[in-house]
Amino acid sequence: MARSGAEPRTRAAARAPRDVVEAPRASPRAVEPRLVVLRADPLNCEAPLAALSAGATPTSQFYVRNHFPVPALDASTWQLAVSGLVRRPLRLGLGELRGMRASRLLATVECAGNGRALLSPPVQGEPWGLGAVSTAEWEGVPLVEVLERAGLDPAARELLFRGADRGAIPGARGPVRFERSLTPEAARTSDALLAYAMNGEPLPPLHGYPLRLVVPGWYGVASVKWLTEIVALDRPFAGPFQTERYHYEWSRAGGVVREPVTLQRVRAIITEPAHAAQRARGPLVVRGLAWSGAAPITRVEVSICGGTWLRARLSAERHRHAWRAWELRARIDRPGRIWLRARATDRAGRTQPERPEWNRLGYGGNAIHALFVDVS
Ligand SMILES: Nc1nc2c(c(=O)[nH]1)N[C@H]1C(S)=C(S)[C@@H](COP(=O)(O)O)O[C@H]1N2
Ligand SMILES: [Mo]
Repeated sequence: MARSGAEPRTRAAARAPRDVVEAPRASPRAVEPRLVVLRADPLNCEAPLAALSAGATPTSQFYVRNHFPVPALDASTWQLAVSGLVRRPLRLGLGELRGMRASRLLATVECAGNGRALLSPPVQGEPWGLGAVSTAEWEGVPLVEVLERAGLDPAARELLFRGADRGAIPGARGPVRFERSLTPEAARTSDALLAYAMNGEPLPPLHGYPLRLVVPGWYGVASVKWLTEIVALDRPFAGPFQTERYHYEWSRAGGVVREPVTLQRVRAIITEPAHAAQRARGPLVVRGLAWSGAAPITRVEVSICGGTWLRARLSAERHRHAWRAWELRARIDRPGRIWLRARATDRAGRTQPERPEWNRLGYGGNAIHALFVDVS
């Protein structure tokens, strides 16, 4: 078994400076491990795996993925405009949105580039380890409510979601906005939320204040932050974040097949023990999280030193759009380096590859997570 190939390479994240995103507060949270900064400007940082556990991630430890500087929006003047192929164009203030039917949802958001640093040969893009994933309780207006109020024209082919942030990107003449689209079908069936609150507090500036889209089960790129406009289009949207990036490029039969990044691929991560941790011989508890955008998780298995796959216990608590905690209790009686691997399977029968499936832009690398502990 090519165990060395599965060894998490010392990640760029581990080489990046550790920094504090929020000043530590005088609470137990202040002693928790902090975010790992990959890039300060624009701010991009991932959660240390030890910070991730069942249910919601504390907002101060939720990963951050920004393409451009965080826009400063004033909620008292901010409005969401809904235009294009709609019967009733809308301009909604935050107060109006808060007055509409509200919904709460626990949802896991994962960056499509999560795990990119494990790809070999290396690819361009933010060198995420495995912490570009977090879960929050989102609260807001179901997207379908706003679409119903606007009266979507049946001729609408796509819905464009426009963020307030902008900046230069290679190949574009002027600054571009962060824009993404969904088909009306995906908008209606995905439980998408126009979220104004995260973990019971107003959305913080880093995560899209005052309003963001949350598309449960989809890779994070769909969940446009700092949302200012929804435009119903009569044609597919072709902006750079829709058509140039966020595509898998698979080498098939001598050609390249492009496929847009949509649902989160099935994955388990080991959150405890940490990679390269020291343990005394005896009982060893292996814990982690598992999720899939396509279907609920049905099985997580752990292999110790390349041995048979042992069924982990899945937590009783489950949410349709959030990760599920799992645990395996093992015993290690001999000292030495112990390799642990964890793999998840979802109800659609999807499971994880041994090695990340390399693609030029480094998306969806959901290879089996492997780490070691040194037992003495
Ligand atoms: N307006 C805007 N929305 C955005 C982005 C962005 O750069 N600008 N990044 C996207 C990507 S790639 C991800 S993974 C998620 C990250 O959300 P978070 O920063 O709240 O974790 O936001 C998405 N929404
Ligand atoms: Mo992302």
